[in-house]
Amino acid sequence: MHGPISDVVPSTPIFEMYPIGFTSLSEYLERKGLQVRIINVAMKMIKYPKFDVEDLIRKLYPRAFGFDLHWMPHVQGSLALAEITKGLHPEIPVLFGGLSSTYYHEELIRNYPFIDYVIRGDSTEEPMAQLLWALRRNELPKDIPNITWREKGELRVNPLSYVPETMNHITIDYGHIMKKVVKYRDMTGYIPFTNWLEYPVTAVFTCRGCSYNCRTCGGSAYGFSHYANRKKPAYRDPELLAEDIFRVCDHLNAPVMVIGDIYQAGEDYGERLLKNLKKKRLSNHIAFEFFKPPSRDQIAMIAECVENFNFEISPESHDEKVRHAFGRYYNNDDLEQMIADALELGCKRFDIFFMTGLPYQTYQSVLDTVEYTHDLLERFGKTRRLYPFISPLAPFLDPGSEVFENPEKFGYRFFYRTVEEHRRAMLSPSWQYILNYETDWMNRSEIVYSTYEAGLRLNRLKKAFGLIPPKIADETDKRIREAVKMMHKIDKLVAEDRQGSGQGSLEELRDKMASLNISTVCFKKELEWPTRFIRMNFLKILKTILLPTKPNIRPEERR
Ligand code: B12
Ligand code: SF4
Repeated sequence: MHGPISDVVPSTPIFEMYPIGFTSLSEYLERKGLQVRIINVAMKMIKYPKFDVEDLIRKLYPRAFGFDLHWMPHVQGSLALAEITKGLHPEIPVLFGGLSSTYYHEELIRNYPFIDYVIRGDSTEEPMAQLLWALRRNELPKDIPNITWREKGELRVNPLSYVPETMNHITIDYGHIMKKVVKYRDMTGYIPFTNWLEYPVTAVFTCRGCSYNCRTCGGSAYGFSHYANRKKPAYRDPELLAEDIFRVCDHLNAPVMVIGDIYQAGEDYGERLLKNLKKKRLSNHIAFEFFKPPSRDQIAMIAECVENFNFEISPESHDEKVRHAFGRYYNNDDLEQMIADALELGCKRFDIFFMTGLPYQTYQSVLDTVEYTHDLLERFGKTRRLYPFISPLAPFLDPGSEVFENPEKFGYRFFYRTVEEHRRAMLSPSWQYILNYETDWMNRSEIVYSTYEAGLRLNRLKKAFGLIPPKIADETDKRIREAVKMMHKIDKLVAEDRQGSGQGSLEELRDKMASLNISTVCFKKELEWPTRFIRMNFLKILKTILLPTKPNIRPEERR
């Protein structure tokens, strides 16, 4: 019973989305003369329940197999798939990468003999190219940066010294992906999440790394500097970023999410990006996320340069003490001023995200957050452009975050710390037992039930303010209540099992659980920004597939 762990991201609770870096890796490696195929195995398993994973892998003979262990929730699947692969092709090297792999590199090589190499860091394109060429030449990767490997049974940890200062040598090129879909005649293998074809939202990246320090975030300045050797974010030039957006909008009539606050690198960065965007009147919705509320002038600049703009911000809690303890230092006045300015200046949609499982946050505080969203909707709800969400910090609190490293300091206790403990946790019957932490203010059960209670109340508010159709709201209401009942049933079975009186009937609940796992505390489609009826520019896509294209990188990088 996965619960609402993926309610506010596009994936199902299987987290079928692959890291966007697969795209830049693929383009970069091909530029360096290597052939790459991406296969989203989770997606295939979801789409075709009888899909034969072993059969797929048995027929592949690459130079190496790469698996992401970027997000910790992939831990069970990534390891299982890697083990199956090694069993079928003992002679082909198995590579791991991603932020979680970087954090756990030594444990992965030590404890899982089916993993041969871990490529560490947030920018693996170049070390990966060097490793693959070395494998081709049958050489050991002794001098290749960022690699953790095994030599005659001994752990080898090469320095994590390849940490590029910008993101101008790589590109997230959706055109490249379109060509590959045709080359391998494999649409499902490349699709990032289940309903992407109906809602082809895309993302462009301002940077890798972050200059903020949210306490539970494994991608914070603290996390990146401690385990990924990144001392400051690597930004993408705003001119290249604008071109990334143009290229997406040329092909897709769907929203584009700009990942990373455009003002994080300073006022000038945001202005340069916006001035470039102004050169073309884009009709796509462009979504901007903010790490702190922007000023009215900054919002006005966005309004001047982008026709359809949407905003996202995550204050996490209505309670400033909780928010500050989490590492976000703005107050409610700043937040409300931002909402007022944004809606007045034409923001098409404003998403605001709250979370459960935070420092100083009690059960009551979670419910008070919903009360606060009520106040916000009273004030701004008539526009029907303000959408509040609440979801849990789940299934895992990030390894490598400040809280993970110093739990007592922040009032947290962890149940699982190693890879193996996390992997086993993923096999637990419900997300309550998967959660890797509890706090001084809420135990796991309180985190779980406060989330459902808050979801229920927020859903009713959204119905009252006309943000979701009544029928959908009623269905969500019913689903939340059924989910709570199911959670209690599971608790009972687990308790019986511990006392040795269990009837082993968890299996019987499986089908029912599956129907409660999607859109648990909110309706998934609520997250969707407007998309045009015809979502793709087929002529343009055809042209891109057939003709050679130049990568969107700095000219000096085109070597
Ligand atoms: C953007 C983002 C997202 C986007 C993802 C877009 C995408 N498809 O990648 C969205 C919003 C969808 C998202 C969702 C989630 N996210 Co997120 N996300 C981020 C964020 C803000 C930036 C990621 C980033 O910079 N990537 C750039 C680089 C680092 O990664 P990349 O280019 O994709 O991949 C490179 C390397 O990682 C590596 N690599 C990755 N895989 C592999 C595999 C191989 C073989 C090799 C060689 C290399 C390699 O090479 C790539 C190229 O150099 C980070 C926070 C941060 N500041 O980093 C959190 C972060 C990565 N997310 C996190 C989490 C927890 C999640 C969710 C699980 C949350 C949830 N419960 O819903 C989901 C999982 C979604 C899924 N899989 O379905 C945590 C991960 C902690 C951990 N160790 O597990 C982070 C660190 C912080 C956070 N809490 O948000 N996320
Ligand atoms: S959660 Fe905070 S630290 Fe993590 S990426 Fe977002 S702003 Fe940066």
